[in-house]
Amino acid sequence: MTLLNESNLRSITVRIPILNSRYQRITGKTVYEIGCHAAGVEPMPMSERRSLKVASVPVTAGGGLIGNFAEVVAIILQRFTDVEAFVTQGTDVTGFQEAILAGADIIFTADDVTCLAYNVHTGKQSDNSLATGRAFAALLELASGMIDDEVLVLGMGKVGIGAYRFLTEKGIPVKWYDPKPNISNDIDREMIEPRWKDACWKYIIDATYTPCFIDAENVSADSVVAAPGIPFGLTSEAVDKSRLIIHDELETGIVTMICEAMQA
Ligand code: 2YH
Repeated sequence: MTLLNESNLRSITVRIPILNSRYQRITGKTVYEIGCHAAGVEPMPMSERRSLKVASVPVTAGGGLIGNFAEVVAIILQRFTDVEAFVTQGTDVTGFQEAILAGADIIFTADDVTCLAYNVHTGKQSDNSLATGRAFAALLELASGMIDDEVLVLGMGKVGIGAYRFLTEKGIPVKWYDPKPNISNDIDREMIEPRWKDACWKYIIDATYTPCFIDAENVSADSVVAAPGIPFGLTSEAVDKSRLIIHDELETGIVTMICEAMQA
């Protein structure tokens, strides 16, 4: 599990103004529409979204506050989904209570292991890692048009599982690899590909925490790579050779979380 750092948060802040147009160019959809597609929900009208109150609660437990993480989550939500997002003054349980008393409909909060969205009315929750996996599988699918080959999912932690579930729900064939597979029952063990390094892949989702391990030999000029993993897993030669690399550090995952948390 990678803990975001202040440099990740700075690059998110720089990317926020350009992400909608970048994703619209490659997928035809806004970040909010991609989140809805990943979560499998219909977009909610903007007038309804604007009336939603969403709290972001800073957590000091464990490694403690990471820069302005809670503010960045609130900015992402406000910017891409138009909800009324705010950061609580209090932290931890005190902040959680503050959010409830302030009438929050949805509460976002994260410690070192879990980043959670919780719908106060329905009890529905969304886990950032699973949502991020779904989000990047949705980005890969939308950016590729027709997927006409197997998708290689590298890493079968929660992010990989989220991606695998999205793809298999759509009937898209998946191969996967994880050196320490400890996987849930719905993952097909027959589809493991221990020799993935010997091949060139048209579609890859890097859901690992390993830096620079996907080489130029593993991609072609047709390759589309969705890379939620931090640190970034491709070598610079692999980036240069690929048709398209899709990467953001938090944005699409957070937006998919609110879409999941709003599911009926
Ligand atoms: O970055 C993280 C964890 N790796 C969970 C992410 C799950 N994909 N947590 C952020 C911790 C934030 C901190 N507690 C704060 O500032 O509130």
